Amino acid sequence: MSASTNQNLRLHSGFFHPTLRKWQSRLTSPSLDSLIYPLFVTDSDTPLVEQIESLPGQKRYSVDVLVDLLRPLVEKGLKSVILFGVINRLTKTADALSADSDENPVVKVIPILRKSFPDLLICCDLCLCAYTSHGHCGIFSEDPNSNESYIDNQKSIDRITEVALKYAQSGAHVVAPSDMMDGRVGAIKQKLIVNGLGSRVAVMAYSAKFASSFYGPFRDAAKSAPSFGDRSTYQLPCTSAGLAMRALKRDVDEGADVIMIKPGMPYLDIVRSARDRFPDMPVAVYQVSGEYAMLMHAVNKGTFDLEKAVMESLIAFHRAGADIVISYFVPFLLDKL
Ligand code: PB1
Repeated sequence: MSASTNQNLRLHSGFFHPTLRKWQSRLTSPSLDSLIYPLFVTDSDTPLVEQIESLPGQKRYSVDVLVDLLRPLVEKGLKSVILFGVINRLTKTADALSADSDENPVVKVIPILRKSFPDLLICCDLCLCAYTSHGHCGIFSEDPNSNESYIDNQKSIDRITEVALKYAQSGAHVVAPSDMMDGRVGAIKQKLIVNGLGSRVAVMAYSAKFASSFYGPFRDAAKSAPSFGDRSTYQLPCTSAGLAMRALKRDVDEGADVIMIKPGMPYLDIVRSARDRFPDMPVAVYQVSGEYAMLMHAVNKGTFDLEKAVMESLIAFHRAGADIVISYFVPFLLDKL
């Protein structure tokens, strides 16, 4: 592979933006620079702000209301968002055709946010599950020997790289593959490089992502639950630290700019191991929907104080070695940090 396309030699993609430069310095305590706010953007063609029952306080937003929602948060110091598309009008197909259509809400909102908030770091979750008719994160093929369908890894990463390019060409600073297909990080880096974006778009890899029971509220929010089976053949078994470390190393070797562990609290040991094994890499952790809902329901029952509990969870992530925290608590934290 020539130097011009060797994704491991591409470092600019990890620090071309001011917030990315902050991520490259060890962020050892909660700070505005370390936080990414997850947002659900819908394909509604009328203004929509829709409560998400399973995530108290979180909402789905239509493209045309997001700027007004974000302006006060950006004024309070919001540095980064990660976008999740949710479709109702657009069609879900076996090969996730709506994932990178011009009508996709993420594709539509990226340039609007770039124009409205020039300094905001725009990350896009990269997966097919919100756009596939079956709700899985990849594309299926039929096994001729057993007539069973299986996740076709190569077809899946070919499709994921197409979607990555579309988001990058739409203006995303960071693409974050959460699909867990083998080799997708290297494939995405290559796709970006050969299309002239290899130094201008970062890849934040969901590297150690477990087949967790803590994603339930998100799947309700994004309408992305698998219609059959589960994700245990491509998300890591919660029993295996060894697989997690191998997945993290693989993504580092394939040129990831940021590595992520997900969920957060139940996997702090993996965060610590990642920090110790990859001292030169920015490490992210995702405080997932189930962790958020658990804390919110407990607080609403009077179990403990919201600010103390949230700050203690953030401190735990940084103590374990995370630099970056994706959290639904970000709006609340902007008033506290
Ligand atoms: O907050 C959360 O629970 C995040 C869920 C996560 C988003 N990247 C996924 C979990 C899942 O449904 O398996 C979506 C997978 N692409």
